[in-house]
Amino acid sequence: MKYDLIHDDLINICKTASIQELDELCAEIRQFIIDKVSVTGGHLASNLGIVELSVALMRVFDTPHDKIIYDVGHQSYVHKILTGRAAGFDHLRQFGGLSGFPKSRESEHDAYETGHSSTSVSAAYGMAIARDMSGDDSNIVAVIGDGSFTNGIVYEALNNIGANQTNLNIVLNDNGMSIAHNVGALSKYLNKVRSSQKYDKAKISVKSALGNVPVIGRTISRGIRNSKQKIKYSVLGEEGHIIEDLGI
Ligand SMILES: Cc1ncc(C[n+]2csc(CCOP(=O)(O)OP(=O)(O)O)c2C)c(N)n1
Repeated sequence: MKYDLIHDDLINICKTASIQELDELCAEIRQFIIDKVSVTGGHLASNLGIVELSVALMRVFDTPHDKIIYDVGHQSYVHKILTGRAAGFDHLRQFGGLSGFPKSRESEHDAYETGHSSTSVSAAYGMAIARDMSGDDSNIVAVIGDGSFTNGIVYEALNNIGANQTNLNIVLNDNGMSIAHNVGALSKYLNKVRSSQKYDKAKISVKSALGNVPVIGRTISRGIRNSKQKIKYSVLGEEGHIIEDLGI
């Protein structure tokens, strides 16, 4: 074991380690979750599936100043491990022990208490409005699965975010799974977007080709990144821009 998940400053490691070291960290976190949850019970698959994402969020954002809101909260184990709560996993979901969901009394890094699904985007919108009113510069990040993304309250939030052009981040963890396989029209739609690799391939090849053009290449490449929505429209045709069409 390279890392001591209980005593190491994992937030700092997320920010400073190399990508290869972070791969090792992710593997050790995944093994830790398997070892602990196989004894106590708890949400296994959703947490095994979010290890890299949680580490990446920790690398990019600065909690507790920035707020990361995990939808449902069943996939918050990795976030708990990264924020100094690994020792509590021997008593996960036991009376007086570590909660299986985000809890602000456990940590200042838990920005929002959940359990019900699909509230994260709406909560993020409210927090972003409060931030803007107070002149604060924090980032607000909602992390939501494709299963939770099908529920109505998400669209109420998108309706407001698009209209008010509110600055926040929404990470869609689109893994095709809800409690079982995700179903419904939106799931089919996301499946279509996900399986249409045309967009990703075009984006990567255009960017790397331009990156190779000396001096101005990089400037053009940056310009392209800024107008990636236009590329997406032209490559995907009618597919894949339901969110952009809402102005988000
Ligand atoms: C209102 C409500 N309905 C149902 C549930 C039960 N539930 C817990 S997790 C989950 C699905 C999670 O799927 P997804 O959002 O795709 O996240 P993933 O597990 O893939 O990360 C559901 C339906 C809930 N927590 N709240």
